[in-house]
Amino acid sequence: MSTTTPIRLFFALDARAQAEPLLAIQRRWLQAIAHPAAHCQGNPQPASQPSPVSAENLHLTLLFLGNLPTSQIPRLSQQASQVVEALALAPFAIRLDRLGLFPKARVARMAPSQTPEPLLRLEAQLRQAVMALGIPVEARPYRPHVTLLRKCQAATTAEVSPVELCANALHLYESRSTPEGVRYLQLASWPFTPSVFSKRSVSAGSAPSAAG
Ligand code: 2AM
Repeated sequence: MSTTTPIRLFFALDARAQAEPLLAIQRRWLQAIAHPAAHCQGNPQPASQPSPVSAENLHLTLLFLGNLPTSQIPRLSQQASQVVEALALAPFAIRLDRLGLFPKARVARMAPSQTPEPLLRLEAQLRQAVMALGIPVEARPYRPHVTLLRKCQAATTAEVSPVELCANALHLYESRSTPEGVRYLQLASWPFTPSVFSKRSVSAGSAPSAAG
């Protein structure tokens, strides 16, 4: 492939470790659509069938970059590495506790009702770093979510248990179209390092004392 060939890129967190509960919610949603009287709001007879996101494609997007030449990957990687290092992020939890629909995009998703502070900082810093390279990014506010179904027009009121993601690395993904459908491939990763404080408290075997 030539370095000028554009590929579709985005930064995201990996959600595959929670594939089991996420796919269980996806199945509940599909059931609710199939039996609209029970747990479904919206168009009960959609024109197209919802398309489930496969277990290996589950992720939480941080920043969509669009089509870029592969020659941009080293510069993007350098920026991502600097952002992760400067923020000195330790792994953190994201509690997905809200089912919802983006009706225009026809995306059924699971989202956090409380966005963790480290996630907001990571997104903001990454956005700035990418803009500093002269790469245009969408200006719309960040709404973190994990997409479960595409081409979905019906929201559901089904009750589901929250799913906790562990954010432990930033990844640069390529979105590649294949005859079997879209595949999201990790091109590079920047792990978050456990903080010195938590390493010490684990090795000392003591719980951190309460402040105040
Ligand atoms: P999602 O985050 O809602 O799942 C690759 O296309 C990934 O980037 C998908 O996860 C997709 O949606 C996300 N994305 C964000 N903005 C996008 C856009 N304008 N076009 C395509 N994908 C976008």
